[in-house]
Amino acid sequence: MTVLSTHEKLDIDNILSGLENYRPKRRGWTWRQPEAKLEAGPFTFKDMSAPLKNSVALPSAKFFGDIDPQSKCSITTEIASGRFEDDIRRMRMAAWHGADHIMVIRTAGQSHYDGLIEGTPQGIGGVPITRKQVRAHRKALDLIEEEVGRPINYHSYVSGVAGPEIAVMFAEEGVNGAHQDPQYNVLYRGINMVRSFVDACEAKHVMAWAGMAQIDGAHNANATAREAWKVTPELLVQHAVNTNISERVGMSQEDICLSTVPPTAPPAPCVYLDLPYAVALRDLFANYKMRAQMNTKYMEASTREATVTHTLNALVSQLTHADIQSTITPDEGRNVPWHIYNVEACDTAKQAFVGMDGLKEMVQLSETGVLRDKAREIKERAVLFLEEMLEIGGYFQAVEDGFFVDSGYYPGQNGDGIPREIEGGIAAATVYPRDQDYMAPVTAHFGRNNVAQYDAEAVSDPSALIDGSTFEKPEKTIYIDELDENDNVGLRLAESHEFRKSPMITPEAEWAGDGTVLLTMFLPVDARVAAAAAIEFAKQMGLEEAEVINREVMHPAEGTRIELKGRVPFKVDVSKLEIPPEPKIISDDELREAIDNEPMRIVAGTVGEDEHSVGLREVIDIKHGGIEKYGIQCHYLGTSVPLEKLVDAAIELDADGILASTIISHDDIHYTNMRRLHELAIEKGVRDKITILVGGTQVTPEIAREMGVDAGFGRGTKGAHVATFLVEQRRQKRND
Ligand code: Z97
Repeated sequence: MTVLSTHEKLDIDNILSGLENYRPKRRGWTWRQPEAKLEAGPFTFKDMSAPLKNSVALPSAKFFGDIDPQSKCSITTEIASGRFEDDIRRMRMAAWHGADHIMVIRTAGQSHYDGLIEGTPQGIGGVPITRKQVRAHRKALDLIEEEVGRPINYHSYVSGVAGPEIAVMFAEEGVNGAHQDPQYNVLYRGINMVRSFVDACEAKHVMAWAGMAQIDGAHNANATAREAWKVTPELLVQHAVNTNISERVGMSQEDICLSTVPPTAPPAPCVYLDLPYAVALRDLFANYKMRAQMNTKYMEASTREATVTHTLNALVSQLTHADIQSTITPDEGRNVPWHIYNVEACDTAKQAFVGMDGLKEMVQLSETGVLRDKAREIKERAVLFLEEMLEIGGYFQAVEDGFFVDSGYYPGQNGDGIPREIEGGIAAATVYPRDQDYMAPVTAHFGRNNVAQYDAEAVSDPSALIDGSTFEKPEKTIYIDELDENDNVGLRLAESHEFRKSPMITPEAEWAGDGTVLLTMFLPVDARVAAAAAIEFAKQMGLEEAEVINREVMHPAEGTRIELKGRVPFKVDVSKLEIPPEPKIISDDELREAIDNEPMRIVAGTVGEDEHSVGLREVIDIKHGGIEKYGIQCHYLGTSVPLEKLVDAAIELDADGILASTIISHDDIHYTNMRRLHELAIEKGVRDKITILVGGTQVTPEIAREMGVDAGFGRGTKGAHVATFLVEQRRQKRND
């Protein structure tokens, strides 16, 4: 099997080739390996999991030895680009940022397809789930998990009228997890409830055989109910219904995950409301796994706001516990599923959990008082709900009576629930009793199978009657490549060929070569005017198909922050770019050691008539990471220092170097000053001994060297750059 190379792009053509014979490496869900007392950099962590072989650490990791501790819970990314070939690259990026649970959303309406579809058509808001694209995803993930050094769980949805068929295909293709909850079909997809529950038995039985983790659908109630924070008792009831049927069908508790989503988000007092719910849930369902996800109902297009909501959700997870933490981005509201926000959301979860590591050693949930009282109240209301359900005739009747997704706080009811008829809905009256001689010689089939009638020995292994089903003999699986000659991956890849296989690039948000960019701008007008004006600015900047995706009022009259997406109608050839060499930076520890071993002294000042001292102070002062922090002794002589005085001071103080700052560039005075400094040092016989460095916003390193000084530093220079140069230069002089 090919191995991914860190510095090379994943080759989609390679993934697609030989797919007809590809078999997944394994079946079933894999949890992370917990690691108590993880030593990483200068710290010992309490509650993390095994580190990755390859990853992208949080931006601030550089201050702590580039550590990248991974949370104990799995981290999910939800992918909804609609093109499976682009999903693959996003999966790889997300995996490097800590995701080990990749949920691929299905295209709109797939629940209503009454069978499996084939090929690789493009989807809307998700991918049309077909064998080919599932196999390609799993194949890519098999490579990606080798690269990062941790198993990655692939997940999609087992719902709709083709649920059992999808479950079988997932089991064959090594899909590791799926949403499966018959209540979802009934309430949100209008599918007949009898059919949905019968299908669920079949689908869950297959999922259990394949060791797939299951996520239920309770969260859809609080995403739908008018006042989501009131449906908490019902959520417990929905979890009870699905966990109960799942276990009775044969799933192990280890594979049953409750989809827990807090009922609120700020500016609601969310922790006050969400924590008792989280506690109630864990009290009642202690034996199952928890899949936590932030509230999405109260999410707008602001990534900043979504990030805080997400972090507060992680806090609730940390205070209670979560086995899987899902990450959600505001993409739906913004109409573009951006690669970067998937990745950022993984980082948000990773950062939150690493930041809260060990919290429960110091902070405990109160065993008495409002938290427990409120949790108890939610549980009691849920029990009342169940009792009334039984009284009126059971679950089906309760659905018909509109009990579910009612925005009243049970037993309060607002009459706005989703009623569905027992006899009605999609695929009503399609369930038939099995004939007496019905026989299905397949593995993991649910219910009476009648095998004994044909061969008593085959009871525990019905597929022996046909020499193995596709579960035992994957070669029996019929693989269909493409059916639609106008909508397939081959055509799409041909369109983006240039951007994948040549040095030409264009920006990308969603799909290879889409040319999409995101612009942020502040416009000093009210929101409506700002939105219209932003489109005009985009047009004049040459962007096509510009669309405002977020607006946030800074002040009703003073102005608005606008985020806008648009397409750039051109491309760039990266092979023609002049890319400056990466400035070398020696590590902080090595710099300190070098100065400790042999002290260093410099004199500094702004020269000529120049009063601009801020840049120089930034490079010197310890407060902003200047060279003082490495122990270099700095004698700052002030502003507008005559050149000769700088050189004399350097001689008097026996300094190793001179740092001259020169911002003013009128009449090229900055270059004249550099040359003069160099000449003065020669005249005084100290040029060999003293390193001369010049900095300023208009300084070009090449021209500075032409003027005779040792180095020039322009905009963006940090203390570490200057200290590196000084230390390197000294080492070089010693070696000469
Ligand atoms: C989540 N953000 O992570 P269709 N079954 C269940 C579901 O909840 C869903 C489907 C099937 C959400 C994911 C919403 N959930 C998105 C229990 C969808 C999907 O293919 O859209 O009909 O089914 O839970």
